[in-house]
Amino acid sequence: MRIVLATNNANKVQELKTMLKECSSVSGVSCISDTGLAFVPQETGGTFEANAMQKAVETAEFLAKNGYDKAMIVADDSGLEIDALGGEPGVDSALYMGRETPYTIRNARIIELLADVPDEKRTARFVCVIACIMPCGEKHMFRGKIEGIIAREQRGENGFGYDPIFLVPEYGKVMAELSGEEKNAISHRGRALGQMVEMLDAQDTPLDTFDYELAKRADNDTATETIAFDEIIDDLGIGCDELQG
Ligand code: ITT
Repeated sequence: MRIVLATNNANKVQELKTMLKECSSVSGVSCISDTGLAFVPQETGGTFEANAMQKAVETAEFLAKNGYDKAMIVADDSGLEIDALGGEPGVDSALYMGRETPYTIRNARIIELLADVPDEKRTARFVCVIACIMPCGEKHMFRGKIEGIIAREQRGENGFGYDPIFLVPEYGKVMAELSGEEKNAISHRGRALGQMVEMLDAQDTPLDTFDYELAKRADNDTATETIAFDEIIDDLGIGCDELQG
C-alpha cells in the first residue's frame, strides 16, 4: 500500500513519514509536493473531523484527476485546545494570530494571556484527527489526543508550533524538549496514526492488490480509473471509526 499525505505542513510530513516507516503494510509514503504537483485543500468544516475529511477528499479528488488514483490518501487536522481560552486556538491553530506569525511570538502571547491563570486551570490538549481514503473509496477517521499544561515559559528546540509551551506532566518537560521518538510515542498524532496502522494491519485483503507506482499523470495517454469521490463528498464529516484518546 502506498500512501500520499494530504498535507503541506513539512513538520507533520516528517513525523508521519517517520512513524509509518515501522508499518509493514505500507510500502511507500509521499506527500503532495513529492508528486511534483501543488494543491492546498480547503478547511472550512469547523471541526477537526470535518476539516480532516475535507482535506482528504479534496486532495484525493485532485490527485485522481492527475493520475494518482491508487494510493491511500491520509490527511491530518490537528491543533491545541486551551481550556482557559475557551478551547482556543483549537481548529484555528494554524491561523491563530496570523498564519505567518512566528510561533515564538504566538507562544509568548499565549503565556501573557494566561499570566494570571493558576496552575490547576492551565489545562490544554493537543488533538489530531487522521482521515484516510482507501484506493477502493472506503474512508476512515481516527482521533488521538494528549492532555497537558500550558507552561509559564517557552523551552526546548525540538518539534514545532506550540510544542515549546506544552508541558507533558508525566515527563516534567515540554513537548519541544522530548526527542522525536518520545514525542511520537505519546503525541496526539502518534495515537491517531497508531489506530490507523492497526486498521491497516487487520485488513483481510492483501493490500498490495492496490499497490502500484505513483507515476501516472493526467497528460499521459494511459487511461486511469477514478474513485467515486462524489459518494465520499456526500458522506463528508461522518463515519468516525474511533473517538478515543
Ligand atoms: P495542513 O492543513 O496542510 O495539514 P496546517 O499546518 O494548516 O497544515 P492544521 O490546519 O491541521 O494544519 O493546523 C495544525 C496546527 O496546529 C499547526 O500548524 C500547529 O500550529 C498546531 N499543531 C498541530 N500539531 C502540533 C504538534 O504536534 N506540535 C505543535 N503544534 C501542533
